[in-house]
Amino acid sequence: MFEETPLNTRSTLDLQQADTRHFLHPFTDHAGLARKGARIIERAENIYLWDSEGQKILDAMSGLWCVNTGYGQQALVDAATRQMKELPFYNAFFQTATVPAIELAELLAEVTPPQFQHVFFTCSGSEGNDTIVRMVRRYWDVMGEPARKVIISRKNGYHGSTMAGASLGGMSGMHEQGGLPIPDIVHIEQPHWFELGREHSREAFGLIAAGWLEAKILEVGPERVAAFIGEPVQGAGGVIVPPSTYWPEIQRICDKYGILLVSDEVICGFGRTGNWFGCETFGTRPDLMTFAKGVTSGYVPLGGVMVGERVARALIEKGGEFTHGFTYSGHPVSCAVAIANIGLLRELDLVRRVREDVGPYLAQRFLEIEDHPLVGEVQTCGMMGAVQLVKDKTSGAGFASELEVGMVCRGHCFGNGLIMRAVGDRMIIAPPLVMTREQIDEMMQLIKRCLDLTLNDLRQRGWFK
Ligand code: PXG
Repeated sequence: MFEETPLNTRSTLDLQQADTRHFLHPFTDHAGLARKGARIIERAENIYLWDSEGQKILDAMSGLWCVNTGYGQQALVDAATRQMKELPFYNAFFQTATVPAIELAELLAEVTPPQFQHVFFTCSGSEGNDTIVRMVRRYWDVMGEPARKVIISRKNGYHGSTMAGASLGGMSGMHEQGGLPIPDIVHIEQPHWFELGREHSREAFGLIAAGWLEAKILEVGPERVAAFIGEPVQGAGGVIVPPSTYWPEIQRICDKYGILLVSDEVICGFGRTGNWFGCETFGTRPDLMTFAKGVTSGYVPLGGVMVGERVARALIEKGGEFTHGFTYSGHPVSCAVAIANIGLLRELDLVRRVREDVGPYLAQRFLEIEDHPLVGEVQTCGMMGAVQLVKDKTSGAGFASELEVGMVCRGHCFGNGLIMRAVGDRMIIAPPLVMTREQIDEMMQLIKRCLDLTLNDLRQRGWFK
């Protein structure tokens, strides 16, 4: 797969200096980055990356939760090349369409739950969630209930970085910048048992956490509530797998008040949880679904909204023009790559493999590290996992947040050729779905080594007894 001559001929230092001079990175403290210099990733194959210094790295985050079919898939490269030669771009605005956009829409209707027969294409998850906000409010206007504008979301949820995406998200650090949230978006607490509910059984806590939705609906007034949105498993918030009782109860409450249920499947979609979509793993029937990332395995940008029959019928039959869309809605190259990627998910039987083979194996191997002195809780769901680092295993008490213990652990991962993310003191992974059992073993060996190195490090600093 690699070219004989590498594309890059510049030194790491030269690139780092140019990076500092010109490139504003997402979610980055640039003064800090300038002191250290960026790590430059040069090439990748399967589940491995190589940086500009030639170090091999096991990518346990699938890029950024997206490279589901792994790096170096020739079928995706070929699909993009063929489409670029044939028709690199045409729009879908003025009563035109392209073949890949039509065929991907048809294919998505096939692989998503049966209520989804229509799709609206965007280029990212954030644009997908902006589309959700406009579409949900348009739906209620068309239905003659324009007062229903309020969308209920969750603290520590992540729904993107545009004005509406960041408003739906429950990250207070994001709300502080840019005057967010926008009006009529409100938040309830997250179903995070380890942090909020350890005095209850997981199942009892799931019902309590879902009950916060009903309380919020009653506080706002049911006649003003348009929708509830959540990620089946919170990804960026720290791979928080909700108790099994949570989502069915959320569904019951949405049904009771006639509120639209939106499943943000940007991370959970396309096999991550062991079903095509997270809502299938957790037993909900969403009215709308946001997707992005895994639809193309991140090879090219694509996102969108699956629109259930309830909303689609209203918009199509009664709505007239929906004044919304992007230049690249249904970009033919992105759509061609998505078709090839979905083909690959099927051909390699990856969704079943996650559900029946590598997912359960990952869960079993994760349980082994629960005994580690630093570990308070492990959770997995399909090919996602979290390790909660704690100061006191018995009580579950955590470290002071200013110690940034998660970042200490992440530093050891970085140094040992493993990409694992730290969300506070919760270490998380979401490896490519093509990962084999042998590669899970290799990853677990690295994770264990990094936990041990972190433990020694913390003991030396006097932060752990
Ligand atoms: N919804 C969910 C559930 C996401 O995880 C988005 C929407 C936004 O998608 P775009 O394509 O606009 O980025 C996301 C994105 C992290 C991290 O730190 C997670 C995401 C993006 C960037 C960083 O884990 N998820």
